[in-house]
Amino acid sequence: MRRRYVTVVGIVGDPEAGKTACLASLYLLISNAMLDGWSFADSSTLMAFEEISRGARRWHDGHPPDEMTVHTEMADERRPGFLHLRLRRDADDRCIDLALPDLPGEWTKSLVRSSRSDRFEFLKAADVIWLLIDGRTLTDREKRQGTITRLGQLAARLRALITDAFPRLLLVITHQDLGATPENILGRIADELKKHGVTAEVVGTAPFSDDENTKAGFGLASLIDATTASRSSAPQFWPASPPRQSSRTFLNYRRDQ
Ligand SMILES: Nc1nc2c(ncn2[C@@H]2O[C@H](COP(=O)(O)OP(=O)(O)OP(=O)(O)O)[C@@H](O)[C@H]2O)c(=O)[nH]1
Ligand SMILES: [Mg+2]
Repeated sequence: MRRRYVTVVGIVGDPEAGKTACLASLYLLISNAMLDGWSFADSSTLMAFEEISRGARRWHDGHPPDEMTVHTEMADERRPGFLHLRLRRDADDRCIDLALPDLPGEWTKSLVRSSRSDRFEFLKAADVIWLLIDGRTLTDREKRQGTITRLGQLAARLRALITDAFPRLLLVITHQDLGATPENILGRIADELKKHGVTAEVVGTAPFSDDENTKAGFGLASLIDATTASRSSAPQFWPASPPRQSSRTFLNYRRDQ
């Protein structure tokens, strides 16, 4: 990170939300040159990527395993470890370095439940936060309201933790292979987040897929596009500046004498 700019991504979300699945699927896509608009440039943590995506490779007689990824547990209970990926954007050949932590969902749970935030100190330096949600908890009528309320609580915790400029927040909704999240629910989430002074962009994904009409890895290229997009639009290169009436006051003053 001393040598070049690294985009730090904060990844939060409950257990089973699909955090590891997103990272494993991203790695499998990029290593097979299947991530739209991006190609692989380098990674300093190939072994770690191999480790998390190994489950997805272990197929039996052509049948995918029940669980593509395993529940994340940390070797170090206090500090996150980061995965590194350098991607080349096809559009302009620019390389972008990403630092992606694969954290256990328990960390997010204890942040919401008991405000334990010491392990999330790194979020203060994050460029973008991915807030992962299992899409099924939003389509399920009974779980829906609870999920939205918890998202609000999590947003409030993040707001309290990050007192400086708040990073861009991407709401990453997984399990889109089992149905897209309805617009009105997205509206309710936006309202709930707004109560806590937070706005988020929504990216629907399906890192893995149980539906033959949805390709595994759906939405991940958009997720990377959204992650690397700059917050502000580029300044106008040569702005037009026609003289305003008032700017001629000086000349007019002389003329009046
Ligand atoms: N069909 C389908 N399965 C998914 C999707 N996303 C994740 N899964 C599966 O859901 C399970 C849980 O996903 P993980 O990525 O391990 O969840 P996690 O957020 O890392 O959970 P913890 O490590 O416990 O915090 C895995 O078996 C994934 O294969 C998806 O979009 N579609
Ligand atoms: Mg995990």
